[in-house]
Amino acid sequence: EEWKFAHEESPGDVQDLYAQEFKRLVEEKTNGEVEVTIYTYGQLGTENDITELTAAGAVQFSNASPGHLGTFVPEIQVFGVPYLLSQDNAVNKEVLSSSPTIYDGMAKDFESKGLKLYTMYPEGEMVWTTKKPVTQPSEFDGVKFRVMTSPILIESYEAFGADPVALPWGEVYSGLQTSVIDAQVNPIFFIESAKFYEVTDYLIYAGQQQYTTTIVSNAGFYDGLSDDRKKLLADVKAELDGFIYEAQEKANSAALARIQEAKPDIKVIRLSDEQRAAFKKASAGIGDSLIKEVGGDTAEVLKALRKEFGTSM
Ligand code: 6CS
Repeated sequence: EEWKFAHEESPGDVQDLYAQEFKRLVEEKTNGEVEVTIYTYGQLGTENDITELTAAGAVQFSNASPGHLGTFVPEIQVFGVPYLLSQDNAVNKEVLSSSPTIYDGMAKDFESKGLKLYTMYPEGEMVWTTKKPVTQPSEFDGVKFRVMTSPILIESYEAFGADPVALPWGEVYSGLQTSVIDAQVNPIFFIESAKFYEVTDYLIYAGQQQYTTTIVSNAGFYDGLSDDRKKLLADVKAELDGFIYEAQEKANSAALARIQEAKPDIKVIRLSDEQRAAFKKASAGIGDSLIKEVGGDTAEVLKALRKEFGTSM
C-alpha cells in the first residue's frame, strides 16, 4: 500500500524533515506494509494544488498551511491574525499539538471540505526581509510586500502600512530581484534555503507571527482506515510533536548563522517593545475583520485561542 505525502517546501526544509520522519515511523510500525512517497514543492504543483489533490483523494497527506488555505477553509485564517501566538514557542507547541479549539472545533471546518486535520506545528518566527529599514508603519509606505494568498494576510500588511502582493513562493526570489516586490516575510530557515537574503538587505524581527502549518489527510481515506492504523497515526503524531519542535528550532538558529556568514553586511533589526506596539495597534482591527468576513463561530474560536496562547487583549 502506498501513501502519498506532498509538502510545500524544498528537500531538507522543516516540512521535509517532518515528512521524512513520518515516512520512517510509518514504514517501521507497519513492517513495510505501507510505503510513504514524499513529494516536495513543485513536484505536484503549487501550495494550493496539493490541497486540492488531497481533497480529491489523489494524495493521502499534505501540508496545507493557513497562509495558503484561506480561500479553501476560511476559518483557518485565524492563525494569520497578527500577534495571536505566544512569544514563547513552547506554549505555541502545546496549543498547536493538542488544543481542543483546534482538534474538536476547527477540525469540523476541514471535514466539510473533505479533509481530516492531522496535526499543526510551528516552523519559527516570521521575519521580514526588506531592502530598506522599517521600524514603524509609516516606513512601509510604498513597500510592495509579498504575502501568502490568504485574504487576512493581505489585510494585515495593508494595516501595517505596506502594499501587499500575494504570490506563490516560487516567484518570490525573482520578484525581489526585479523589484516586482520589495519585501517578504518567512521563518529564518526558509529565508536561507530559498536564498531570499541574497536579494534583500535587512532582517527585521517584529514578533508579529509564527509560521504555522497544518497537515491534512483525505477524509475518506482516513475514515476507511482500520482502528489499528488510526492508532498508529495518533502514535506517530505524538512522537513527531516533540521531534519537529526541536528540529525547527535547530534549523532556524543554524540558518541565521549561515546567512550572516554568507552575507556579513546583512542588517538585523529587532524591534523594541515600543516599536512592536505601533504595529500591534495598526493591526488591532484584523481579528474583527476576520469575524465579520468568515462569520460562524470565528469570534469564539479567536477568543478561545487567545486564551490558550496567553495573548488575550
Ligand atoms: O512563503 C511561503 O509561501 C512558504 N514558506 C514556508 C516557510 N513554507 C512553505 C510556504 O509555502
